[in-house]
Amino acid sequence: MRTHLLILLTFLTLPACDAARATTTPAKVIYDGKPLTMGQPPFVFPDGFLFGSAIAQYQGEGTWLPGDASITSNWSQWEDLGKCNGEHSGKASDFREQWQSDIDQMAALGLTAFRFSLDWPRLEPKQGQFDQAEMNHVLDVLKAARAHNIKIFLTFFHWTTPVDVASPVGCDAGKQTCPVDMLGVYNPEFATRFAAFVAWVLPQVKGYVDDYPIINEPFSVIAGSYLQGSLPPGFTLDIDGARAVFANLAFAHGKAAALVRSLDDVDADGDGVAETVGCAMAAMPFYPLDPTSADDVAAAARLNYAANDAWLDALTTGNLDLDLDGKATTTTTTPPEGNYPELKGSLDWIGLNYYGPSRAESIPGLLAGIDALPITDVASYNAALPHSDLGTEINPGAFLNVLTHAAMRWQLPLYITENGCADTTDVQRPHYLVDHLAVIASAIARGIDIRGYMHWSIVDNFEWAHGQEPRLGLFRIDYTQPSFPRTKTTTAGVYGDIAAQRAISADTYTKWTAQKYVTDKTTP
Ligand SMILES: [Ca+2]
Ligand SMILES: [Ca+2]
Repeated sequence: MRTHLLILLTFLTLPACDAARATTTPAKVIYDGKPLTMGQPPFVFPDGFLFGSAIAQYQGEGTWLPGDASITSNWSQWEDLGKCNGEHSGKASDFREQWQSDIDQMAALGLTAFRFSLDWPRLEPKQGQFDQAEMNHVLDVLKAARAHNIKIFLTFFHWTTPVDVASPVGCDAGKQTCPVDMLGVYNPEFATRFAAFVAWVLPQVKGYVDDYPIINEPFSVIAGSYLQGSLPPGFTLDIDGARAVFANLAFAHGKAAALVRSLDDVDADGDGVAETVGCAMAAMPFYPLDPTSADDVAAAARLNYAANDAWLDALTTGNLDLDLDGKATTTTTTPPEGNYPELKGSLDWIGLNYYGPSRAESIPGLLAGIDALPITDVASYNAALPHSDLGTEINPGAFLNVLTHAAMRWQLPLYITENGCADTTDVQRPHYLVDHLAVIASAIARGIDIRGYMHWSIVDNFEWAHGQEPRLGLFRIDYTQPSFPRTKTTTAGVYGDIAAQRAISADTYTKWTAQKYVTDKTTP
């Protein structure tokens, strides 16, 4: 674990490998007051690099069904319990009706990739009861993207479940029990149930999809649902539940990966590859709250291993480490640790969802085996640092470290399956976009194999427990109008220009990064 952090710290001070290209003032990002040298503009993207966007069905379509019916899911019930900022998703972005024009807008921006996450309960409301009409809608979406020659990345699990898989109704948060909770109690039946859904979908989509980031942000579910309590069923510090989710989702991935590899035999986009298996991992680097504290440094290392490394280690090496001690040898966990062949080698590439870094404070006894407090809101550690509307620190340097770490540790191709910045004013986001794309180009120039970038999101959408308020869309929605009209943002224009040029020119780079972020109150 400690090695990981040392790698990160080492790379903070590495010189750029492509200094020979220097013709203009070196681009700098600042991390903790220290400049981190990247490449310099123009930042050029290689042929074949994909520029895209992402959206999840639940966040874009809400619970709405044609005929003004609605879907019941663990998340619709969470809404009913008032846990989504008191809001109901309703039509969310109205993507269920406006998908065609939204996809046309992706094409008009010059985007060539689209990550789409299925809403499992929309397609399988109850076990074995599949909704073919809603699946036909999904197929329409996929066909529309393919008609624009947009490459599709399809996610099967993006947190929503049928209510006979998981439901927050009737849960006793004190006893941390629920009548229906197949996620928070280890049972191979969860993976079997998920695999049945995947097996039903695959033959229908294989002619349009080659690339499958199967599960979205497992650690967000583990932490949000069973440790921190913001996601359904809202348990806190439920270590057993957290371990169970880890195992259930890992084996669900393993089964689904095997299905993708056996059932998708169609090369949809003609590049010679019929299917690839990936993931969409929340890349959340932790840095010590007090960098001079050896305890905080060690706490950050433990959190980095728990949140970022243990899951991907399991899906690459097969070693399932549920007590997070760095080894897969504990036999008293449920299931027992060990090397599981069905997990080993179950990723062809790694998808990273990166928004910003967090801090770690050493707190002995908090979270068994981790003994640390994750601190994600910049207001809780240094409000002067640049940040999004959601309090996520803006830090492109940490992104460079994430990419470097992932490339070194797992040695698989990388995609950025999400990246974005909640910004109601759309003032910081162009800067954020340019900074993070420049980091990607710099990392590629260092030899890191990054194949595409999917911005979150194409339109504003329903941001889980935060409801409608966070604005992350390349197209802004006026929710006060019943037609959910879209307006192209400045960020979308900047992104489209970069995608068209396949480069960030020196002029573009300077224009958007010369000024500090408006939330940056640090002194130079
Ligand atoms: Ca292909
Ligand atoms: Ca272990």
